[in-house]
Parts: sequence; structure tokens; C-alpha cells
Amino acid sequence: MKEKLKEIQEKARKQIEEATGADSLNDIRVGFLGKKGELTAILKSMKDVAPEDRPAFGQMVNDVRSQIEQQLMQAKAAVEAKELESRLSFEKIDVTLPAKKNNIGHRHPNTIALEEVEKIFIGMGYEVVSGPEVEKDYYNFEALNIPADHPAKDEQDTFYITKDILLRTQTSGVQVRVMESKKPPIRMIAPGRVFRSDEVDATHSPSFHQIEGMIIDKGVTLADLKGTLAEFARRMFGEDTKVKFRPHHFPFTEPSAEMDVSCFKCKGKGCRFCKGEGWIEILGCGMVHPKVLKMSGIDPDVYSGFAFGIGLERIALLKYEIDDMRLLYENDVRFLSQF
Ligand code: 2NM
Repeated sequence: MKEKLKEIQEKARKQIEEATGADSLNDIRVGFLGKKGELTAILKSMKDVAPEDRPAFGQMVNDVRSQIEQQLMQAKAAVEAKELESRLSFEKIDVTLPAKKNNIGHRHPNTIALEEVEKIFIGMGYEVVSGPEVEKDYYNFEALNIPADHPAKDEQDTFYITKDILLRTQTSGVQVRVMESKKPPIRMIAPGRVFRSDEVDATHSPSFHQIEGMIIDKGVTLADLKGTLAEFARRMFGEDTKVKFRPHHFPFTEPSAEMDVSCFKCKGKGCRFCKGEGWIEILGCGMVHPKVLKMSGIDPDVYSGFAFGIGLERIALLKYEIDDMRLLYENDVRFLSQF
């Protein structure tokens, strides 16, 4: 019996020594100390021991048991320490490593161009006003002297929600509301999204942005219009930018014109950019029609004003030499991060 105990003790010691992890240690525990373990089996053979030897034998079994338990505990602690060490070294953070580069967002070319336009007009004393994208027919067309049979009102060109409610095709409704509610002098720009039922191509989109502007006061003349818009062009496209006004027609202004700027790429000599013209069209403008003033409650015998409309995408495309408007709506960061 004694020999057998020694054997078990030695076997356990060896197995514990060779154990590689918590699982194998547990198997060893079950193998020796468990209900069907080797040491437990020895205790059951107590009946074969002479009664007077039983206390000493029992003591010996218990000693072996507690020795194995202690060895298991030590081995378990060693295994855990090793696991902790390897986890710590695996999870180690080197605080001196350079940080990962974050891809941060970027302002859209439209936004950059708009902020530049706003800054120029704010500097001339204009305020920036916004209004609804869903607009009444009255504010989008009627109050602007656009007759009921005007082609712009066609369903081919305008998105109607009901007979009287539509997606605005210009931001002029904002100016009309300001004229209705405020006594001149008025100096304002109305930037915003507008909608026209156009097919998508390199220069068209059913949704784009306009910046319309307006000044109304006593004694505003065509000379003020020309001076203001020429100054805007110089600030926006460079000091040596020249401007040219060509007669045009809008129902809401009289007289009306379109303004060209000298090509800021070739300085007017003619290039691919300006299609050999030397000039690039950038806005429409005119003296606010007396009928438009009157409809909004401003006396055209006392006040006069000029107004203009600029396509924001057009400015952004020109300024950043982008050749396809669709790029402005795809929001591909590889494209956007160039500006
Ligand atoms: C343009 C061209 C010319 C314009 C006129 C008005 C208002 F409300 F004062 F009558 N707002 N915007 C205007 C004038 C817009 O866009 C090409």
C-alpha cells in the first residue's frame, strides 16, 4: 500500500510538471483526486488494512492528497502567470508610434464657392437670407411678372406638387417675401437649392443651387448694377478680370442683361476653357421691373433696384476647373479632397 501511494505521488508530480495548461491540470486533478481518481480508489481499499494501521495509513493518504493539491495550485498559478505575461506582451501599446492618419471630411466645392460669394457680398453690406424650397406658384412665378403661359411654367420644366405648389425653380421668392415685409433700403442675397425638370448631363442636374441678389433703395441705377457686379467679378476671379454686359430678357427685370467675365485662364486671348471666346458667362441681371416692385408693395416711383442670379455650380466648375457637373453630386472623397 505504501509503495502504491509513493507511486501515485511520483506519477502525479511528473504529470503536473509536464502539464501545459489549465485544462490539462484539471484533467490531472480529476485523474487523481476525483470521485473515480486513483487516490480516491486507494482510500476505498482501507478495509484491507489492519485496523491498528488505519489511522497512520489514512494520514499518509491525506498527506499525499494535500501534496498533490499544493502542486496543482502552484502549477496553476505558474500557468496563469505565463498566460498573463503573454497577453500583456501581445496587447502592449507603443505610445511612441506615429498615430494612424484619420480621413477627415472636406468642404464641398459648392460650399467653398458659396462662402466666397457670401463673403464678398456681406463685405458690401448685403445680408444672406433663405427661404422655402417648396414654394407657392405666386412667389416663384406670378410675383415675378412671369405670365401664366410662360414656357418656364411648363410641367416639362417645373416640378409641381399641386397646381399651386411647386419646387422652386429660382430663389426669387425669397426676395419677394423680403420686399413684402421690409421697407427699403434692402440689400440681400438669397442662396439656395433650386429644381428644374432637366435630364442629368455634364452641365445639367434636376437640382442645383442659385445665388440671387437684390438691392432696392432710392436712386439705384444701372451704373450701380454694373459697378457692383464688376467688383464682385474682380474679387471672385482676380483683380484684372474684365466684365461685359450683353442685353438679355427676363420678365422680372427691365432692362436685363447677362454678364461675361474675361477668361481667367487665358486672360481673354481664347483657350479651351472659354471655348476660344475669351469670355465666360457667369450671371444674369437687370433693373427690378416696376411691376415686380409694385406687386410686393414697393412704390416704383420712389424706389428702384437691381437684381441678379448666379448659378453656384457653374461658378464652382469654372473656378476649380471641373469638367463634369455630376462630379459635384457623387461626393467621392477622392474627388472632394482636391479642393
Ligand atoms: C436672375 C436674373 C435677373 C432676380 C430678380 C429678382 C427679384 F426678386 F428682385 F425680382 N430676384 N432675382 C433675377 C434677376 C434673377 O437670375 C438669372
